[in-house]
Order: sequence, then structure tokens, then C-alpha cells
Amino acid sequence: MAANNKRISKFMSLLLRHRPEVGGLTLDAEGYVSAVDLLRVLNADGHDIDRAGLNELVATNEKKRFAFDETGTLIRAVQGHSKEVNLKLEPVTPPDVLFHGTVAKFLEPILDEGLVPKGRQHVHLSGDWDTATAVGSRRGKPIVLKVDTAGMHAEGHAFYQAENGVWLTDRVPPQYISR
Ligand code: HQG
Repeated sequence: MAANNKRISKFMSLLLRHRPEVGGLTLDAEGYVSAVDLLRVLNADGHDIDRAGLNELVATNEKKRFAFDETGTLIRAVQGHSKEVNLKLEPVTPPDVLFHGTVAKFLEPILDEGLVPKGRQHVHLSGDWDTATAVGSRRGKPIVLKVDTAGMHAEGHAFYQAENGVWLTDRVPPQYISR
């Protein structure tokens, strides 16, 4: 991804997940804003990007963080929100095991109270060890935890998969977590 697009992607994550008001934007119930409005905000903030550039950014973003609606006029972040939005994801059966990347300082509270969403709307889980390692590495030396998703699912916990493949659930009680 071009350095320029990386900067724009970071600003878009702020606007579309956490603080749309920074750009004078309001997310609709499903987290969308008008692509025209978003471009206006990006341009006003000094980012040189037009609609073709936005299409390219969405298509090439390494974590597929953003998506247009089916009309192409609206855009949203596909996961990672702290703002309350209803992504309208259907519950799906997860693989038997999923992974969560974190760091040592969180281990004790996690094993004590389980995984909780903290600032976001969901706990984020990864489908494979390497992705979880990368997620944990954002904060330091990564620790990967295994989650017994089959056990959770059998007990009625709902799982969702965002458009970019990230697994989401409301919380993970400690008895389903192992190292
Ligand atoms: C930790 C990135 C103490 C949890 C990534 C994590 C991901 C607890 C932090 C996405 C805890 C929350 C999400 C407890 C959980 N006590 N700490 N009970 N339960 N934690 O950033 O999963 O690049 O909200 O281990 O790739 O790190 O933004 O979640 O360390 O997909 O697209 O609390 O963000 O994607 O941190 O990352 P986060 P996350 P993007």
C-alpha cells in the first residue's frame, strides 16, 4: 500500500470506526457514510484522493478494512468500531478453535475475567495463529491464546465474521481460553 494510502486509511479508520464527528460526519445505523461526504472530509484535511483513488484504496487495503454498500454510494468500516453500529452480520458457526493475540500484561486479567471488548463493540478473534501473532505484536511481544469456539458455540455463544474475515463475538469467558 502506498504510504499516502496508509495515512488516509488511518484517518478513515478514525472517522468510520471511532470519531466521525472529527470530520463533521455521522454514521448511519449500519455504520455507513456517503462516499462523497467522506471524500470532501479527506480533501479538506489535505489528502489528495478522488473517487477512483478511494476505490483503489478500498480494493487494495491489506486488511480489507472498508467496504462500499451495493450501490457504491455509501462506505463503512467492516469491523473495529467503538461507535455503536449494527453491521447486520448473521451469526455463523465458527471453526472449532480460534486465536486471540495479546501481550503479557493483559494475561492475568484475561485469564481471570475472560476476553472483553474493551473500547470496541466485539472481541476480535483470528482464524490462524500467525494472524493472531501479528495482532498481538501491535502492542509488544505477542502472546497467542487459543479459544475453544466449538465449546462456546455449543453453549449458545454467537459468532460473526466481518467481511474481511475477522471473527467477532461479544465476550469469551475464561474457561474457554488456553495458551
Ligand atoms: C485486551 C486491529 C485486559 C485484548 C487488529 C487487546 C484486530 C483485555 C485489548 C483489531 C481483556 C483490546 C482488534 C481483559 C481483552 N483484561 N485486557 N479482560 N480482554 N483484553 O485493539 O483484538 O488494524 O480493541 O487482548 O488486527 O487487539 O485496527 O483489540 O489487547 O483485528 O484493522 O484488550 O484491531 O485491526 O484491544 O485488535 P483492541 P485487538 P486494525
